[in-house]
Amino acid sequence: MNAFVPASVTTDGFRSDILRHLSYTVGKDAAHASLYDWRMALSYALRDRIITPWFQATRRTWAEDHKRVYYLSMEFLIGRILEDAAINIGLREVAAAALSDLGQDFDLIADTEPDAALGNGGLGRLAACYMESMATLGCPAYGYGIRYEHGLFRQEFEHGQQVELAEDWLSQKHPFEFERPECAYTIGFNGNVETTGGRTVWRPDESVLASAYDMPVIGWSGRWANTLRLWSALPSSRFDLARFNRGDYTAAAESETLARTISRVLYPDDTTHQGKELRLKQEFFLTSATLQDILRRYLDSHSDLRALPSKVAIQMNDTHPALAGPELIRLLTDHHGIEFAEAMEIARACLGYTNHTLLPEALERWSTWLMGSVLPRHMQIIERIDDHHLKAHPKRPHYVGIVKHHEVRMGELAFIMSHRVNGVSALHTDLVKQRLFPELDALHPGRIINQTNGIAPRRWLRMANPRLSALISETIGAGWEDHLDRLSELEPHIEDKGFRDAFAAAKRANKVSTARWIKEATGVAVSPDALFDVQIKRIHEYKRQLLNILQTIAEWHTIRETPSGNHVPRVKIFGGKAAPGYAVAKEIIHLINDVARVINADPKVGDLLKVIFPPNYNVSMAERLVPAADLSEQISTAGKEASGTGNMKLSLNGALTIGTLDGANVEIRDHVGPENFFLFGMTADEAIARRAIDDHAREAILSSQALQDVLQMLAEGRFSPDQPDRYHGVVNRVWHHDYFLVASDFAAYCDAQGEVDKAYRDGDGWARKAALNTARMGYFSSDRAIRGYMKEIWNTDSML
Ligand code: 26W
Repeated sequence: MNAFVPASVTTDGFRSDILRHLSYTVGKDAAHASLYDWRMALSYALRDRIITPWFQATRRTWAEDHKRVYYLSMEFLIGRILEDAAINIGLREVAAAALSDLGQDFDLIADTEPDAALGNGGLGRLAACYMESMATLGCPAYGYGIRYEHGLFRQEFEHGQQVELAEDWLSQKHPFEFERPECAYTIGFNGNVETTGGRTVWRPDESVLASAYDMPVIGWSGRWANTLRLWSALPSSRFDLARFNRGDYTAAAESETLARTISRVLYPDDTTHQGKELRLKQEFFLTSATLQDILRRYLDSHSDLRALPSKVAIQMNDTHPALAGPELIRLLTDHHGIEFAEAMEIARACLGYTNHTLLPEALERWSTWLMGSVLPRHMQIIERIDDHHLKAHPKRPHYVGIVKHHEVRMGELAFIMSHRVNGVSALHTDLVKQRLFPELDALHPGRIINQTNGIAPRRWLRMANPRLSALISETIGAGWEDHLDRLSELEPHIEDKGFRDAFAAAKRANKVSTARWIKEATGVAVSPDALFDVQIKRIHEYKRQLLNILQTIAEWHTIRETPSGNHVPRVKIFGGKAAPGYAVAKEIIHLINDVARVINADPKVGDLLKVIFPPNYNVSMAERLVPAADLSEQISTAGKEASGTGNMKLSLNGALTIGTLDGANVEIRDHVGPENFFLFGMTADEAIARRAIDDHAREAILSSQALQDVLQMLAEGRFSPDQPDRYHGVVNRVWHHDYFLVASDFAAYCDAQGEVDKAYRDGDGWARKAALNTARMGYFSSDRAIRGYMKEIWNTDSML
């Protein structure tokens, strides 16, 4: 399958590369090498092959003075790097053969790599897919983020409840990163602002150093590579020995303490904005270091900062780096003497803002008091931006603005400082216009545009699903990985029974290996002949894992009532983490585990129903589960999920979706065809109307005997015999505080699940629908998305 294996790399040659690194880099003799040692040696051997395209790409960008894209994100959810890099450079098979000559197994070695979990969920994973696509497309770009010492916490279950453990990805050597001690910037905090002789100077009274670490990001076929630059915080002043000697031990270490905390942990909350000072400092740390680096790079070969927008495009991944506006203005005015109004125009021409959520509790706001004390100069600039905008738009309603009610609204700041604002699915973009920024949209028509999310086909099909990938290549030939629209060429073959059988066989083989893994991970045996029904994503009320588990209970009840009925065997698979402070989400986890324990032990049910919840869902678990899924659960309350990207991964891998008209589900359904998608539930507008009805949940519950039975079982403690009232809170919320409309959508959801059963009974019909999903999902490649950003936001082109 490797059309582009670098001709110079033979299995023999690569084997000696590995052995050379094993001896001279790792310092181990093959006879005593552990899997870890082999992984290091393999990684270094691969890394060597990435360096040349990486240097070439960087040199060409300099030589041709090409515009660069800067993607600023507080999260990059990269996952494992080794195999993805090996595939993109065309050496996956060569490496496997070389290792096998050495008596080693590529998969076993690759499986020891820890995930780089520098993100929470969708937003962070999107940033990682976009980095890969920019490299694939030859778009000169840098990702900028934070090198957190601890990524997203590791999840374990104790008596069914989530416990969080520190994650330690850096405890092992990270062979794909390069430390750049020479690239460091001072980042200030607090202090005061002085204006003397018309010049304004901010004198921070605290500071840390941001020190760079670079990772090459290699694109498909190894034709281009970009850089992901992550900042690590270091003390800005050396340890104060004089103070220490005077006995002032804590003061001597002050600078070290702040530095150590800033890049210490990723905030594990993707649901509520907490307004914590450390988070604001992290955001400024990322933004300031990055902007200083961008201007340094620009000024290395240019002198006119007014032309900055012709060479620099800066994308803000949500509002987390939205201080980029004020920080750029500060650098242009205070450090480079440009007038405020002109600085604002330059900044706006560079900046773009992607919105990823409408949830009010997730929208960032900072008290003016905190902003004014941590970043006094930025607070002044923010007020000036707001003022300037109001003067330019005197009709702006009084309630619209950046600073309101003693708070700085980061969404408004990002909007006003950007030349383009984008939503992440067609529906979401409409809602951004209508519900989030209607007044700003009216003042700036055309500024809000849509860029529907996408996923990297190399990782999410080629690497995660080698069986299906091989079938696709056999059927339509090589080269679909970077031309995903070509999957439509599968369509005529789907009429061929032989192809459908092969498609179903690949899915079944994936299910067999995943069943084996499930047994190891959870101790539960599942049958690969059952329908694998998968809901994998962060645990959140709006994503409605509760709806899924309530329907599971109803199904269990039905099976017990009618044991000889014609039931379709199902494995319900859940995966996901709850934010540590999100009690309701943690309660849902507890409930799923309690229900799983009861159902999985019920001899009356046997293989007809199993509930699986492997702990610690992460990118590599997704890579296992996605290829094995038959059914993809995308059941959020309409109007709440900005886009979703898991929905795309599952459908691309031949899972059928059961879903609401929310986020990108709408577009997925348009592409795969309504007959290959199980739609149910209220629309976004209907959801709003429904909430306005008093006692909407009561009405829904009273009209569904199944739901009444389920709630009754929960209330009686059927799943928590040791603590019968454990789920009274859940029951009470469904009856009386059902904001996410679980009750109102329950009956429609159960009906849709009935349709799923009916369709699954027709094995060949199901295979046809599944294959049509794969064939029609080409649009959702992140390459298509990045082309859209390049053309409509960044005004840049490919160097390939
Ligand atoms: C300030 C706390 C916080 C942190 C992160 C609030 C909100 C976030 C993110 C915006 C949440 C997020 O990951 N959003 C998801 O972004 C994906 C990529 O666009 C979408 O596919 C998901 O629908 C959206 O929930």
